[in-house]
Amino acid sequence: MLRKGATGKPLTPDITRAKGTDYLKALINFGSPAGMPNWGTSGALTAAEIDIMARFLQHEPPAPPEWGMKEMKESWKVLVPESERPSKPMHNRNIDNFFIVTLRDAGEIAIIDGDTKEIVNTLKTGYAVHITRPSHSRRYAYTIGRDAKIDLIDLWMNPPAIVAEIKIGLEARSVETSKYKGYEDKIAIAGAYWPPQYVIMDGPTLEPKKIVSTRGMTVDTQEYHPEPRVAAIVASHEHPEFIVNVKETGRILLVNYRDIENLSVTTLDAARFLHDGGWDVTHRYFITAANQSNKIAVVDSKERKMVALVDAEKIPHPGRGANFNHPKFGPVWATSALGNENITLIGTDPEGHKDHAWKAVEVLKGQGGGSLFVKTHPKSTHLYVDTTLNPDPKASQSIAVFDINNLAAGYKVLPIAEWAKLGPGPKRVVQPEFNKAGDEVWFSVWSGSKEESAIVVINDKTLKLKKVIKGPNLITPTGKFNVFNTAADIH
Ligand code: DHE
Repeated sequence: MLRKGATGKPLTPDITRAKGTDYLKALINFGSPAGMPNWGTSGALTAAEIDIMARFLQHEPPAPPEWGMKEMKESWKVLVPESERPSKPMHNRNIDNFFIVTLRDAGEIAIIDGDTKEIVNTLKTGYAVHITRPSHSRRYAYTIGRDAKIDLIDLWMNPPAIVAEIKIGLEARSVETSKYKGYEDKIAIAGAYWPPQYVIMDGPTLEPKKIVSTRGMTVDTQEYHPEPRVAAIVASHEHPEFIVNVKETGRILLVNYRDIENLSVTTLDAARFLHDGGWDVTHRYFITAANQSNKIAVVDSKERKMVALVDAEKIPHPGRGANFNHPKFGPVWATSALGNENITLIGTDPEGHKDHAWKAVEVLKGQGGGSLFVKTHPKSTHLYVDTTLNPDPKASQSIAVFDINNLAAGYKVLPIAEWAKLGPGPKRVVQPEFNKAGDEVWFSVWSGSKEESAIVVINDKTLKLKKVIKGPNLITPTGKFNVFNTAADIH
């Protein structure tokens, strides 16, 4: 909000005025190979809008208002009280294989039945839902919009419907629900970009209980930062805790929800700028990108401490990462990168493969930079790597796939966007996601808001096209979250 920069460069007026309007317009129009999309040539912004944006960026950024308990309570609605919700699933569909799909520019999500590939329902949510996290029991799903609106969906209803909502700030990206034994489905947390804070809520109603600011000192130079945004949040399996990435301070918080009134928070020193991450295969270690430091931070959620900072070039962006058994190095976790073609494999088994643990054991070369997500599944022998933000449409419209048992052979390219048979449009291919059985992979073909988009499903064994899901309701699909795999942290 204050344009101090993180993954992107700072855009404060001292810098933007020196660059000048024409430079800024060209940058916004064409994007940058470091990851900023081509807002003009993709059709997202008109020339007039780019002109206004280039001028706006040369003014002091206005500080947006705060958002405290009063504002949260005013925005909070329980649409269906717990007593009026069903006591068992009211339909025969396989909830575990539902995919909850962000329809980014429509401000909606689609619930797609992974078994039949039918759209079960589309629901109006916050704007540009960023992620969806199912509760531990898989009865509920929590979505969070960029506008910081959370929608709680009851997947037992027929059709699944929103039962509570709240706005936890003005801008946000993360939401999570408690998974520790005895606390399943009970507590929720969401992190905001603005105001920089997180809020702990009652799981089934979203009643806000406690708001905690993240403003404070940076990990390295120990200077005050006015806007440390909350990035990824995961629920610990080892303690009643949420693990909260604070981007600009480079600190990871272990927020213990056992006693919310006397909240205990352990602060770990990692590195700037913390972004996304996921678990190792044992669910003990949380592995996360400090992207502009070109580091991967590893947290031991059992011992509640930092384990390592591993080098990963350049601007690592793992999503939740991908776990597999490397033929030589044993269990590894993989991340791709925004800034180059590297796919870094990090050893994750300090007991069985001590020499390789928390080291970059191998760096594969993918199609190029601009990669956002990697994915595999315990039942698969393939590693999928997207290149969504690569400026070359050949790369942004296809997927690289490696054979885990023969990584040296390099990758095959799957022309996913071509298989979708769509008309013109940017058609970026983004975020591979497996079905519950681990034998299908789903990809979004993300086009402009006025163009046709699709979801392409392939057979993981044969790498052949299985199904294209499209239709007037499927506007700009991006993230897809398989209910079982996401709830069980299989990635
Ligand atoms: Fe994301 C995850 C932030 C742009 C799709 N994104 C995340 C997370 C954060 C984040 C903090 C981790 C959440 C968690 O695990 O709790 N994303 C940001 C940004 O700040 C950024 C760079 C700029 C912005 O304006 O939002 C950004 N993200 C995008 C997109 O443009 C994407 C490609 C399309 C979209 O829908 O907006 C996008 N982000 C995603 C997806 C995930 C995600 C699909 C979850 C991946 C997963 O498999 O878990």
